[in-house]
Parts: sequence; structure tokens; C-alpha cells
Amino acid sequence: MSRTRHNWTKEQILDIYNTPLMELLYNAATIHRKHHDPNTVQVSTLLSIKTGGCPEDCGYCPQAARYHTNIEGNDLMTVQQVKAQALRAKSSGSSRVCMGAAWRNVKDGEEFDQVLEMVRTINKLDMEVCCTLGMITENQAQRLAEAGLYAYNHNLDSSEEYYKEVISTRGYEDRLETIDNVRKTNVTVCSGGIIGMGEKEEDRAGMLVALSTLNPQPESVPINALVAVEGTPLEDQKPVSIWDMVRMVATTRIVMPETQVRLSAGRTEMTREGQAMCFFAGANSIFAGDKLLTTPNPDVNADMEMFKLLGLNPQKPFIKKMQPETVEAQDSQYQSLGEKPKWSRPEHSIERNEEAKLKAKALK
Ligand code: SAM
Ligand code: DTB
Ligand code: SF4
Repeated sequence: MSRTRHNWTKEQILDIYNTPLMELLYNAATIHRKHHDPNTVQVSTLLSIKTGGCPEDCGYCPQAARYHTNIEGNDLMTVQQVKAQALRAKSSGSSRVCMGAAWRNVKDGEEFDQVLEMVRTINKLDMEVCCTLGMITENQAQRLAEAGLYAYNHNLDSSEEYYKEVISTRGYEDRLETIDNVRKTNVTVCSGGIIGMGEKEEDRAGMLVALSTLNPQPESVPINALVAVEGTPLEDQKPVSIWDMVRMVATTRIVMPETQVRLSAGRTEMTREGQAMCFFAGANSIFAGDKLLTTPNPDVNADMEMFKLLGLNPQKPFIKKMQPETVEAQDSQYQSLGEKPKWSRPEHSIERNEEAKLKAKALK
């Protein structure tokens, strides 16, 4: 029987976050060892299957069309291109491919059918398949499940209060609804957030309350350190300190003992010693590959050297949960309903970075 708690309060989580560091590390590492093999780290490879031109206004995101960043946009990749990249990832030790699309939400139609075919193709390579495509309806989640999807990533990003400062084109409740839609299927939930966006410690704790009180808790929680990209409203944010990252990882581990805690964006700014502390504090997953979605990530060889140095082993696929079966398109029991997710429009107060926008325009 699981003794996982689902009633953490913000005060309790803040207390954990602010525990003297050696004690925090010891407590987190002790819990980590009870639930996981401390020498195994799950490795995922990100693949941006549709890049840039996103209509949303997430203040951290280089792919939001309105911020005029210098990224190269791309239409949806072909199934063959995706298969080639997945094989590459598999040969370099990844057990999971996570496909990201710069969409506000999934729209039923040809492009979604193509994504479903990508899911089938990667599942047949005996790799775990994850997608992060924005908001999805229950029917779309079912169709992804039927194609063989292993996980769906949809982040809460911050506390409910701070979220409103960063994103105005959809609300926290929209995010929770998508997570709920995924939960109704046998696809696992991957949901976490970003630190270093100017939020307070209370917001970090607030995000962990929102995630840890989900029942069941997400199977995977990515902790991203903001990658401050020129042209976005958050371009001037100072890099997050490694001590904050370690505290956030350790606290996540303590309040969500069984989840896979993923060291996500921001690893290029972290030393090996810093990352080792995060693994000790309970991180047991990373994104590998020279690129995240649009920004740099440590070199794969450097990561493998780090693994060797620390005695870490990449986790094999389907250790935590059985491989889903793939149902072919023609045998599907679901039809496209042409549904649109409902969404709300909260207020948002981070100022648009007009100056950066003009500068980027002048460079074109
Ligand atoms: N469009 C989809 C969505 O928003 O759900 C999927 C892709 S989106 C890029 C996935 C996640 O990447 C975001 O929720 C955010 O947590 C993270 N992310 C995006 N830009 C980031 C940045 N500059 N630094 C750190 N994390 C970032
Ligand atoms: C997540 O939490 N982090 C990943 C993944 N889920 C999709 C994305 C990080 C993106 C960082 C900015 C970029 O490369 O565009
Ligand atoms: Fe679009 Fe996702 Fe970026 Fe938000 S985070 S702007 S939804 S790609």
C-alpha cells in the first residue's frame, strides 16, 4: 500500500525547502533510496517536431510568435524524420523520446493523425514515447493512448498566483484540465515547472502543493531552470543559483517520493558537481541531446562521461510501467470529434519587452 501523502500545505513545503542544507540533502536522499535505485537515471531525448510561431504568450518561451526571438521555425516533421531521430536517440542510450510542438492545443485533423503515427512508430522501436503538444481533450488523450503513448507532458510552470504574471492566454485551470484528461487514460502524467522566473519561494512551494496534491501524483516532474532567451519578457532574469535548484529538487523528492524527478532545462549552466548534488538530492532523470527544444543542452558525450564518473546507469525502458500496445489507425475505436478545449484568459502583468522586440526586428 502506498503511503504517499496528498495533503501537503504550502507552509509545510516551505519548511522543508528551508531546512538546513545538509539535513535537507540527507532527508531527501533517504527517501530517494527507499523508492528508487540511486544509481539509475532515466534519460529522455527531446525532439521539437513543430517549432516556433506559437500564438500563446508564455513569458519564458522563445517559441511564442509575438516575442521575435532568433529561433528558426519549422513545420511539422515527417514520420520518417522522427523515426531517424528516435533511432539516433536510442543508440545513444535514451529510453524515451519526448516530442514537443509549439501549439496552444491539439487540433483534430491531418497533423494530429501524423503525430499519432509518430507515436506508433516510436513505440514499435521499443522506446517510451512522450508528447507535449499543449492542451488536449479527453478524446485526444484516448487517441494518443491507443497509439501507444507512454507519457504526456503538460507543466503547471509555477504557483497559481505567479502563473498569472507570466501567461495570459490560458489559465491554471486549463492546465489542470488537460492533466485530468490525460489521467483518465493509461498514459502517465509528466508535469512540473520552471524556477528563476522572478517568483518567490512561496510560489515554488505553491507549485509543489498543486502537483503533490494531485491524486495520483504525476509519474514524472520536470524541474526547469529558466533559460533566459533574448527577446522574451524574461530575457533579463538572473540565472538560478545551484543552491535553489538543489533545494527545489530535494523538496520535490520529499513531497513526491515515487515520482521521477527530472533535471530539465538549465543544465548547461550547472557544473558536474552541482548536478551530482541534484542526483544525490533525488533527481533521477534528465533530458539528453545537444538541444532541448530550441536552446542548447550539454553534449551527449559529456553527459555519458558524467554518468561514468558518478557511477550512474541509464534506465532501461518500461521498468516503471508496461509497454503500451499500439492500435493501428484503421483499427481505432475512437473517431475524431473535432472538439476544442475550453480555455480562460487570466490577467498578466510581466511587461512586454518592447525594446528587445524592436532590436530583434531591426536585425532582420
Ligand atoms: N506548447 C506546449 C506547452 O506549452 O505545453 C509544449 C512545449 S513547451 C515549450 C513545454 C515546457 O517547456 C513549458 O511548459 C515550460 O515549462 C518549458 N520551457 C519553455 N521555455 C523554457 C525556457 N526558456 N526555460 C525553461 N523552460 C522552458
Ligand atoms: C519540460 O519541462 N522541459 C522541456 C520539456 N518539458 C518539453 C522543454 C524545455 C524547453 C527549454 C527551452 C527551449 O529549448 O526552447
Ligand atoms: Fe507556445 Fe508552449 Fe511556448 Fe507557451 S510554452 S509559447 S504554449 S510553445
